[in-house]
Amino acid sequence: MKKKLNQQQYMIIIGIAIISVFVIYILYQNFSGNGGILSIKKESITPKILSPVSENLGDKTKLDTFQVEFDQPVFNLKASDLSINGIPAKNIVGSGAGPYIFYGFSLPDKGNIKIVLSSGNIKNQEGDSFAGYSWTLRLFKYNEDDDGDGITNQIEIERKTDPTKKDTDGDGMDDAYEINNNCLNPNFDDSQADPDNDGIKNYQEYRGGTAPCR
Ligand SMILES: [Ca+2]
Ligand SMILES: [Ca+2]
Ligand SMILES: [Ca+2]
Ligand SMILES: [Ca+2]
Repeated sequence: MKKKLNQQQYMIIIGIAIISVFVIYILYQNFSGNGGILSIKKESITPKILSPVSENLGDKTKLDTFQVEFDQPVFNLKASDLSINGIPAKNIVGSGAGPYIFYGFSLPDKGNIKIVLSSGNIKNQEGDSFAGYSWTLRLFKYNEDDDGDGITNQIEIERKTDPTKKDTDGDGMDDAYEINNNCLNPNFDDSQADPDNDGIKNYQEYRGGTAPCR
């Protein structure tokens, strides 16, 4: 037989309900990362660059297009949001999170390049603004030899050596010698190694003008 709840039991149930709602509210506030007790706005995550993620893009011999991807869909991107050494791009294709491809920018032949994607009016679905991002790279003419070591910029970039340093890894053997002797590594100090097992270390072979690989 059902027993009717008395007034005291009602009060206890209502009290538990109020406390539960309050606890859930406090937990929500903490986990949503919103410190304000009056606001229950969901924490917004501003759009971030997904790629290229590295700010230093290294060395290149050309840059016809520049491609950017976000970690979430964004809106209102314009070609002129991207500038290269201060000059805005003319064209853009892409939608959502990207990739967005910028093209139609004027570039110098060579030198340090700064690429800036300004915040513009770029926003995500929730209306949160993109903060902006920038990249740097060095542009080289492919058939020139900036450091005069006999290895063209193009080959230095392919081999990941520094086109402005004769001895990229600083091991005393210049890049040309290390690239032309394929048992040597121009990006690693292998001066003490002896790959041909003749008892003569690489740096001694280099100084003596002997062959280090055979
Ligand atoms: Ca060179
Ligand atoms: Ca070297
Ligand atoms: Ca080396
Ligand atoms: Ca040797």
